[in-house]
Amino acid sequence: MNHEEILQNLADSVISGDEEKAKDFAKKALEAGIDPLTAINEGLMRGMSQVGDDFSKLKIYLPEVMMAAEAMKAALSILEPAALQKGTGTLKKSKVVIGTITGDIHDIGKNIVAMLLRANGFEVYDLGRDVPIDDLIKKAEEVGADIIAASTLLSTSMPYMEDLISLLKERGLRDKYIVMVGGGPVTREWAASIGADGYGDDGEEAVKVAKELLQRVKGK
Ligand code: B12
Repeated sequence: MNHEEILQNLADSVISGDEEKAKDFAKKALEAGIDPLTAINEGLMRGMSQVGDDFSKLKIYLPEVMMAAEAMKAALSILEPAALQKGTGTLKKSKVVIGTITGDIHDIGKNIVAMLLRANGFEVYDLGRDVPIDDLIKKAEEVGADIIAASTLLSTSMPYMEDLISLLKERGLRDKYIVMVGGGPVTREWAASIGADGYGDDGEEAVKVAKELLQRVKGK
């Protein structure tokens, strides 16, 4: 089986919500020497993007989306250790507190961002999903974080990102942290408009922007 066929099977496993197939083809991808990030971006994400389209066109419903999410997570559990092994590990001293913000339980994208940050040597504190902004700030204070990163896929949760920045200002902590935001409905323009320091379209851009900001703002 060639690389493209393996990637297509990974996409199909997400579309059909088949956890076993997803795990099986994640293993096959690694055995075939496919880069774990390629397997994620060109296999799993391709499938999830199709699921998103079908869901918005009402061709499928929530239970199918949930099954797709489980299949994606199953494959990620196999690809993540491989991605971490390939990581550069040069930024160990930089700490990131990350979470999906209040009201939102979508965490696949946030998990990918967290994974790629880890693979690039960041020390990541992942608070999970539906995380109150106060918890993000408390954790950042507790661990001495450099970056607070917030994710959301729901437009109804976007205002909490703005609240996060306001609360940091209120507490006199705004200059202490780099704030990054991202997720489906979040745009570069909107991120700038609320005064966030950084935005990323995807996990790879998130890492690139985090590194640039660390160097520019914190000299790390
Ligand atoms: C899978 C999914 C679910 C799963 C989530 C499982 C899970 N554990 O995450 C389940 C079934 C649970 C679900 C539930 C719901 N969902 Co849903 N879901 C999706 C779907 C199909 C895919 C999302 C996904 O995982 N994408 C793959 C990941 C890898 O991509 P990503 O999240 O965008 O992340 C990348 C980038 O955005 C970026 N990024 C992400 N976070 C961050 C953070 C930072 C700091 C940076 C820099 C970058 C960054 O990097 C990531 C990796 O490359 C989308 C459709 C879509 N087109 O997105 C709908 C979608 C997000 N869901 C939607 C809705 C409405 C819901 C529900 C409210 C439905 C309901 N009626 O109950 C509930 C949410 C309940 C709640 N309180 O949260 C809407 C949101 C509309 C909106 N804009 O507000 C969408 C867009 C579907 C639609 N077209 O209507 N959903």
